[in-house]
Amino acid sequence: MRFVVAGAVVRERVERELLLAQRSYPADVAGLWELPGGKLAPGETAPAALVRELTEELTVTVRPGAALTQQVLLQPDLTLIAHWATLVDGVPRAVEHQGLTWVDADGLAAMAAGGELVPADTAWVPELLTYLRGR
Ligand code: DCM
Repeated sequence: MRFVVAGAVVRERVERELLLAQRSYPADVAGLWELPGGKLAPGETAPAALVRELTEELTVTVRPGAALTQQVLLQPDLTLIAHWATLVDGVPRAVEHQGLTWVDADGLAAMAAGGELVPADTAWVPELLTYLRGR
């Protein structure tokens, strides 16, 4: 089994907020929003891959935390997982994505209801909403 790791990057402003990134490819998901991340390199741990990918894609340094509970089988040999993460350095900039946005619980719920999320990532919405509503 190979793995893709995505980051549930969260911050606390007035509300808890989650970072979403808008995909620019492939065509079937271009324009939809995702938790940013990418494939683990051979021998790489998921937290290390997440740090590397978010440095490449967002020009930031994150501190990875626990894994989210849900895992998604993308292909017979490819599983999508996610870890919570917080920013420790830098301001996110979209290197590969079309755009970036911070959403609170209501914003995420609206985007999910509107079909604006990458299909695989909808598995995490209940877990994400529980966290975002938790203060
Ligand atoms: N992917 C996904 N949701 C994410 C991140 C990635 O569904 N939050 C999928 C899209 C691709 C694969 O994982 O099938 C590899 O992602 P990428 O193209 O971003 O490297």
